[in-house]
Amino acid sequence: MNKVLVTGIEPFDGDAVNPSWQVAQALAGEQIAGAEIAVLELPCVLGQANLQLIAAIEALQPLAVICLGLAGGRAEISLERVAINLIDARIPDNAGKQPIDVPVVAGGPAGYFSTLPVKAAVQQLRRQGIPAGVSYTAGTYNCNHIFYGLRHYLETQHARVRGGFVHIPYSHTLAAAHPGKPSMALATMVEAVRTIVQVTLTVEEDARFGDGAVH
Ligand code: PCA
Repeated sequence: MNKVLVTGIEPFDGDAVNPSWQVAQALAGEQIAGAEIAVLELPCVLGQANLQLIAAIEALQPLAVICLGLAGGRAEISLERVAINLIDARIPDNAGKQPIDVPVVAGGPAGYFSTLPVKAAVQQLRRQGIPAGVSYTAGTYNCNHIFYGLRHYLETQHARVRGGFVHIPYSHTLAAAHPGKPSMALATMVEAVRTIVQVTLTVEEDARFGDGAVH
């Protein structure tokens, strides 16, 4: 059966859990639009996460790859549109490394766009009553590095496979350890990713409506 790969990331920066992996795990084995969801937990280790992701894609040959990560402090599901060829780590990764101002892929292009139908997904999520938006920065840390590594690999090796990155907010449980920050129920985030998989597999042309950032 055709596969879709959904990845999450291990906890980082002192958190007990990372909801991106909890959400991915909850979807393991589900079938959506004729494809089965395979999941993978990536380490919060710069350089390593990319290699593990690529090895899984080689093994699974999925139709699409949707990587999830936590963006604590954001209030909605963020469909990332742009990956940049830069790591500028504000905190050390889980292996204790803190690279500053280095490229994800030496000699690679400055950036890549997501090949997920990001606006169509946002539109569908909003219709379902789930707060969502297009984001124009995935940061300069592990998530951007996973996103850039994914897009560089697909662009050069499997140009027809759709791939992109989705940042999710704190779960309610995790927000209880970060007072004052917005959060979303895990079940809502699982539903959101289900929708993103469905839209990715069924909507060829992205929707066209203004949802850009003015600043
Ligand atoms: N979020 C961080 C790293 C791991 C994660 O889930 C990021 O946005 O880079």
